Amino acid sequence: MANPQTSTQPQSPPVGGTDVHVEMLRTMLRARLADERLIRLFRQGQIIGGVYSSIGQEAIGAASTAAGLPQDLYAPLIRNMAVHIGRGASLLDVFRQWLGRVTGPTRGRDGNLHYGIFANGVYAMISHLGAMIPVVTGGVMAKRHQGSDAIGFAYIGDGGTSTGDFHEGVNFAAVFNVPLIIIVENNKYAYSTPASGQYRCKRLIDKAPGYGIEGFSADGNDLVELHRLLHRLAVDVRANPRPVMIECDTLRMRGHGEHDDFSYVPPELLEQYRQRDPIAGATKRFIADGIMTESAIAALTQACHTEVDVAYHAAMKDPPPDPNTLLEGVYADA
Ligand SMILES: Cc1ncc(C[n+]2csc(CCOP(=O)(O)OP(=O)(O)O)c2C)c(N)n1
Repeated sequence: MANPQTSTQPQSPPVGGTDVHVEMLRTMLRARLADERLIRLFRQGQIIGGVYSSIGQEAIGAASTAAGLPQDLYAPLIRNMAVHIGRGASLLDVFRQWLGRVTGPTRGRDGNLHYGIFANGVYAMISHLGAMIPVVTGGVMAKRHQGSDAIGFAYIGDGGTSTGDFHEGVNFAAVFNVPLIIIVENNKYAYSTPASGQYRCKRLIDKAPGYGIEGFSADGNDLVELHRLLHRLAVDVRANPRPVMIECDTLRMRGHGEHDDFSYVPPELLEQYRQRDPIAGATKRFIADGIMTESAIAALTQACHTEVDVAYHAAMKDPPPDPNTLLEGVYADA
């Protein structure tokens, strides 16, 4: 349910050079800081519903949105704050949504993660894991039919790859050569179920040959290398339409939601991935490669902190929906 009032057009993502790196870091920082603020708000009882964060997985959204073009379609799921932001959602859109404000993308009618701003080429997700793959596949087919060279980006968790919708969607996209980048975010847990309790193949991309498509392994926490791969694949599938699957190695650094203390995740595993934090890794590399100075990174981080504060306070001033209007916009008018 896109609200034109809150929709912002995506900037044309620059490709190559250092601008794209700075933009990706900015996307990751804004996503991280927004998530951290939402976690605090959840603890303070200001959020209606749960909070499901993407902390530790921001490189995937930042790299994949930087690899796309404005005409492309994206189907993010619950760990994809950086996809919404990378495609142009403002932090005001984000806080209005999570605080249930009438001005938010779902006009305060959703609690609270099933949103997308269609003007940005982003679908609002439904909960059923895998079900957005057929949706974005159909969207890309429709755009191509109209003469566009759009491609699609679909996201799925390790747990989601075991569902029927995933299988049907990937198979259908493969049979019809739909240009789709299927990003498997292997963050090692589906709720409290570890990878060992979910599938028998060694890697999730071992499933790709079964659909007759290529599979690629990537470090989901290495922004620069991930972007390099995704950019190359985006150019390739745009010119030679077909789906490809990428398995991104990462870790869910919080519980399934903030109601979950994730005590079932071994502390050593968390520590291992804390050392591989995508934001810390990117900033270290940018400084080493001369892409950004330490002070430029500090200034960018400060600007993102300020932006989060401003957006949160602005969203708080907006009202929740009027209960008398709650049925409006839910069903098609008779
Ligand atoms: C068909 C279906 N079954 C169950 C759920 C409830 N559910 C929501 S998220 C989730 C776990 C998803 O795990 P994974 O795909 O690994 O993604 P992650 O949460 O780790 O990012 C489940 C079981 C659902 N939304 N849809």
